[in-house]
Amino acid sequence: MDFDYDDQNIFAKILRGEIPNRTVYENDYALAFEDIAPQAPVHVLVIPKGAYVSLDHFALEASADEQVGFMQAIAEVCKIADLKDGFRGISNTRAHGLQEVPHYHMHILGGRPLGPILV
Ligand code: IU
Repeated sequence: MDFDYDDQNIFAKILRGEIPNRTVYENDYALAFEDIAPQAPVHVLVIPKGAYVSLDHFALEASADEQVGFMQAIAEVCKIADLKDGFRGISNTRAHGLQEVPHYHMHILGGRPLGPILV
């Protein structure tokens, strides 16, 4: 599969500092920031700093350091947001997944009991 990254997407602009964000956590490989339209009391987006369009692109082509750094950022967000009672991680992917922004991101949702996922 051919993964075509558009460096004009909004998250690429956030990573370049061209658009402000509410940063929750950052390390060498990932940035975590508050979603602009939160769907739960905690709604954080975790994105890799590398140019990956989707979860499968990231899984196939990111280095081990990038993948570990990304997962560690998720764990840090869970600590910072005090998600000990649980949370949901969602990564919408391409058209069938209703992905809007073509830079891989993991939604971390929590802060209250969440409803069932509707398909
Ligand atoms: P999706 O998984 O690609 O459908 O989700 C994109 C998310 O990015 C969505 O929840 C938006 O509210 C969020 N978002 C944002 O936080 N800041 C922005 O400037 C834009 C979208 I555009």
